[in-house]
Amino acid sequence: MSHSNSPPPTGQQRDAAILVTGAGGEMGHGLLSALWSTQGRRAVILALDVRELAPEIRAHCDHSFVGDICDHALLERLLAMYEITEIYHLAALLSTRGEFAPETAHQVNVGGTLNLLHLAAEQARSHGRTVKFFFPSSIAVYGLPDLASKRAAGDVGEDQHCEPHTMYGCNKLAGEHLGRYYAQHYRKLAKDRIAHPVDFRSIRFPGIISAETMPSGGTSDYGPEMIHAAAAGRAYCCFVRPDSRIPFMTMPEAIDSTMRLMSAPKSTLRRTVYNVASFSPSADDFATLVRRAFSASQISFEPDLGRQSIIDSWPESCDDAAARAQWGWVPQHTLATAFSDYLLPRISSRYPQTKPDAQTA
Ligand code: AKB
Repeated sequence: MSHSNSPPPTGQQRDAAILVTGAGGEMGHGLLSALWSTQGRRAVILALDVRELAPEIRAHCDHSFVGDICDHALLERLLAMYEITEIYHLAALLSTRGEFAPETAHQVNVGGTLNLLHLAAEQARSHGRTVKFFFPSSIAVYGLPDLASKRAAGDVGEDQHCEPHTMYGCNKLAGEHLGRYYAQHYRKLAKDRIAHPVDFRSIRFPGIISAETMPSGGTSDYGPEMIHAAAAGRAYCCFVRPDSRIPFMTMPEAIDSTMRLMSAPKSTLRRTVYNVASFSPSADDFATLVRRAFSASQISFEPDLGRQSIIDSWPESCDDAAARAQWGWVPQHTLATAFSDYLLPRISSRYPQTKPDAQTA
């Protein structure tokens, strides 16, 4: 099924198009609106999701499609209808959900990524130009063996500790390697190969906190869940220990970093995959700011051993020196300013029934 905000292609000539998969997810929301407002855009925006998109998301794309990234016939149809120049492949099953159905997670996360990379390479072959490909990877690719190693590790660099403990982490690492393969080595032995069909760029995101949407199926979800629960006037029982610490960033920072990486000149990029870092609070740091902002909030801690073990395998902080040096990544927030300047002002309009006590943290 598809919806259009502009006339569909006539069949005479293929429109240049930017494809966003997983468009209805947390990140799709922010990314579509950033792409839509990009000045001087020369391609139509296509949104793909397994579920029908909400009207406010549909407003930020030219055509939307309901379908599965594992559906070859749908991808072939897109290939025939459009000249795809850029792909933002956001669709994935996250780390907690993936542990309940690891084989399904593999099919969607790796199989889907392979399908999209193949689509990109075939597009490049058909229109003769490299297709840009954005792949959101994750701190889940890291796997510290135990809590003592995690605490001793300091800022973890991109090439350290890549021994994930979750299927999602394995899938993200596989996606990174497949992207590098399609960018640099695709069909190495074929006589009719085209060199570098895909310009693959990837960011390993930390936990992302959005004031607009709620995550689901992730293990870093306790941060945003705690804030949204307090704002909605609900009690929250946190599934990790108060001293649990992993990196986080706000959704606007995640979108900004994506747009910056994708617009960086290729010649400045020395890697295909980059860490970005903003702030690294403990779960207790979150709780302290939430209690300060919403004095009636009720937060308790009841660690779930399985999810705790995932958090204990992710680094406390990441080294983002390459992103800073090569494409100008700069974080916009500390935890305190994320609360005072982004979350509290935006969240209070989403939950008007509960007003925060303080606008500054
Ligand atoms: C998850 O928790 O699975 C994600 C992630 C850190 O990639 N939010």
